[in-house]
Amino acid sequence: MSSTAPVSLTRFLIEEERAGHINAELRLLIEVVARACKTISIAVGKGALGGVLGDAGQGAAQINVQGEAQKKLDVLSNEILLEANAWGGHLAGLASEEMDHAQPIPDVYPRGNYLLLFDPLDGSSNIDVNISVGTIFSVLRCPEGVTRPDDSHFLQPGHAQVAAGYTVYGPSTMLVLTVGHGTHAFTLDREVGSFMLTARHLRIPEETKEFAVNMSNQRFWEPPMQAYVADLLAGKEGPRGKDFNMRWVASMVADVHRILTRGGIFSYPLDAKCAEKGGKLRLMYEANPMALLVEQAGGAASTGRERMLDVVPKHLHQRVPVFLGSKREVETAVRYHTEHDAAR
Ligand code: P6P
Repeated sequence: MSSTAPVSLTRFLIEEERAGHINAELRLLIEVVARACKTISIAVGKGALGGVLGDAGQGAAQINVQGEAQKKLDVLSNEILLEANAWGGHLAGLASEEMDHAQPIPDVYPRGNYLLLFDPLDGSSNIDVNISVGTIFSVLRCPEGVTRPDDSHFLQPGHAQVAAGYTVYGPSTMLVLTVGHGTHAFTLDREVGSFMLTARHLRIPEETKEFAVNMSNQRFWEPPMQAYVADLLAGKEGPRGKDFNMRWVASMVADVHRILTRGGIFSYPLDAKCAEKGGKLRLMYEANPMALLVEQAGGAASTGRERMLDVVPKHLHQRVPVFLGSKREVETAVRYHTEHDAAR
């Protein structure tokens, strides 16, 4: 086999195991999640032909723990991930954006040493308008001696993650993964049915001219965020001395994928509408996995006042303000917040 042969996800993971970066159990875990994402990709790709667009149904049962109306594909994607991960013996438990509490692996199956957290279909409000959505996942070690993990065992800071990734269901289906040794991208070869390595060691440019934020919330932001974005909008005549461009897909996976690919800063800051909840985006299965991927690609991720991966979680569905992307730009946005706080 020539060394220039295309590298599949399976081969990549075997090489990571040989390098001592992962063990066989974690390799199996990632393969299982990737396989589930392939199934989700097929369902998402059918669109209206698959009979899975639209809301999951009427009544309270279809409002998730986040208070959001579940889409049929939210429920289906969650079920696909639950079923795929139940029997393999690699997990002790799992947690999902779509489930109130963490679940231990059923007693009928052997349990492993890892905890899996996921947002089965992030950005699902975009499905009905055919905009990219994605699956986000995070992997933690199950604490020693814990055989039936509950929510409390998942409350580990982001720097404890042993792996993180997402699959973006866009024009192509791509899996972006880190096991703590760089961030790498795989593209689904639909004819073969395998994820193939298409970018090794992604690097986010330290500087950027592109920001991603939902501007309609501007009047609800804290003063430092208002000041930071006003200076972006002032362009080269303003204090930043350069013009900026804006993108906002309203699908975190799509926005983060663009930033991992060409740089930028993504922010969902505190605003008066979500301040009491601590923010809009969820720490454990959105912000933390994305933060690890971004840091492993040379970027930075912060709450605006604290490194994201250092946040000590208080509850499973905790929300946080998010700033992530090009390292220098994130540092600038954080400086607006820390200088504002210091002046109070
Ligand atoms: P807004 C999708 O619902 C999501 O959780 C993220 O994927 C996305 O970045 C954000 O919310 C979009 O929020 O307020 O712009 O609709």
